[in-house]
Amino acid sequence: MPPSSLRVVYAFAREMHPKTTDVFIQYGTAGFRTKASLLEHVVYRMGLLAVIRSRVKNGRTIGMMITASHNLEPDNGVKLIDPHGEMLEQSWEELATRLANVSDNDLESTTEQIIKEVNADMGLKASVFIGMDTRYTSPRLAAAAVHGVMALKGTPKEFGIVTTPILHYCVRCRNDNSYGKPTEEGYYEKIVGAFKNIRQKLSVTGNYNTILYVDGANGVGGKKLNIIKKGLDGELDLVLHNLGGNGGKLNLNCGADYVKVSQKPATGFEAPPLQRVASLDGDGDRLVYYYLDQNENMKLLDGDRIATLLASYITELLAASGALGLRLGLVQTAYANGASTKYITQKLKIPVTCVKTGVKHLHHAALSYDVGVYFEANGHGTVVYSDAAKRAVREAADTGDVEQRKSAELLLDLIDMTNETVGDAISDLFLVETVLCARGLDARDWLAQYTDLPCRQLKVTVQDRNVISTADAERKCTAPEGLQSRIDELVDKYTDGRAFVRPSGTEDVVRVYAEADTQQAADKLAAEVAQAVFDLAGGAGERPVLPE
Ligand code: G16
Repeated sequence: MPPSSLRVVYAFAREMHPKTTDVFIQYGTAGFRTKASLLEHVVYRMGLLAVIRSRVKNGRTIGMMITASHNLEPDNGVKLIDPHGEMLEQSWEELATRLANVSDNDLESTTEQIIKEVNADMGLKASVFIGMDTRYTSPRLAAAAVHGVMALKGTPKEFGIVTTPILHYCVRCRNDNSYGKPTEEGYYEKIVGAFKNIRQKLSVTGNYNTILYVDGANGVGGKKLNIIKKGLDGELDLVLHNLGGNGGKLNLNCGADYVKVSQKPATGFEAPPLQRVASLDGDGDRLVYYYLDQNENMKLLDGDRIATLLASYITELLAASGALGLRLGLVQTAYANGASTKYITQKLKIPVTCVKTGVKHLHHAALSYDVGVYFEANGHGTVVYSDAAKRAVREAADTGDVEQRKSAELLLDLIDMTNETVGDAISDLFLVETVLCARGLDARDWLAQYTDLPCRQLKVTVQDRNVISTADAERKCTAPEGLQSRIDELVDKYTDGRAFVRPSGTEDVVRVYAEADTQQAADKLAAEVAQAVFDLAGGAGERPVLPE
């Protein structure tokens, strides 16, 4: 494409998607995320970048998802998906940030400069899949994405309202048809089909029952489960709530993030005591479980619990199938409850890697294992299998003895049920239900596997959250000066105390995490650390208060 045709890049920007704000915006933990009103020009420009990326990847399809996931309704965001269905390669985040922040007048020259820098052959075809969540601002932003793709003569394909993981899946399938069909229906066929297959091989035993309450966060995940529910043939009895009707607001007092952070059940419905509830987030990429005990106390089964449940079952099946010599490992972040890490390393004897927050970091680390199970405590995660692992399991299914074949076939179904591209609440829900059924567990049995250390998460507003720097997978704070030594002093006062702080990559806040031997102690430690952040990192607004 001759540089003169880049004129249209400017024309679209000026006429349709002008940059109307000077607020600096950065590609964060999961793409750009801020108030929807500040995003139109950013999304348009990411359409341009997606086309350039597609050409650098020889015309393979790139994805663009319009979503702010767990954030509240007024926010929105955009993230790019690479050809394997994984998050955008990190080295391109700087290009994305540069392109998003230049003035309209400099857009044409910056686009040209980026094309040269990455050596994109603009004569190649380019393909971009575009999906969006249920936010009322999403269609307008999706239209800006389409214009960005068209401005550089790429081919956009719109998927309408889909979960983030469905779009990741379709991108992967489009570039690798051995993975499945690149459509929403193709996703259901593979993931739900594998679940139905496996359920026919397992009988419902022990304390497991097939009823599952679901909190859909008033987002897209619940809507998709409503479609899936009709085809489940009674294998699982989904009782769906918070589907977006009756004035329910996206992620407001419901959804995986609310349940995990506030340690309260979702509002909008009540589940009977001891009944397990699966809570999704707004774009269907996170999942946590909970139940209310006889005294109506909420018991949380978070991402750490899902990781341990899946890892222990897969380990057992691998051993029973005779597919030996494969390395299975688990990846967590600093948010993982200390008790879960102890249980995984000491009881399950599975190696654990700790990385920075963000699925992109976990996914990358998980790929170094033959079978990599990764989960953030907030419920974001999946399992990835190397080609060698898949080959070994297939061979066991073909050549093993009767018992080995049985286990290998269960594993093959589990692999098909897994969306290996990214954390996926729907796929994870079917995986969890499979393991609970296979083991005959109810939610209480699952919780009894280990005892969480009480913990608390808080948010602190500061003038500029980027004054906080961290190291050692975010477990140590290297700036501002004095903050880490203050945290160390505070932690020292508590039995089993641990705390860390880090700037959020999706909200304009600093996050504080603390755990200790009692809930009261964890709450107090978190509040004290929050005060230290406020004092030493330029607190803004209201000062955090210590619990009574
Ligand atoms: C995104 C990321 C997650 C991360 C979360 C919170 O989730 O994909 O990996 O844990 O943000 O990140 P932070 O603490 O930096 O705000 P989601 O579900 O919001 O897309």
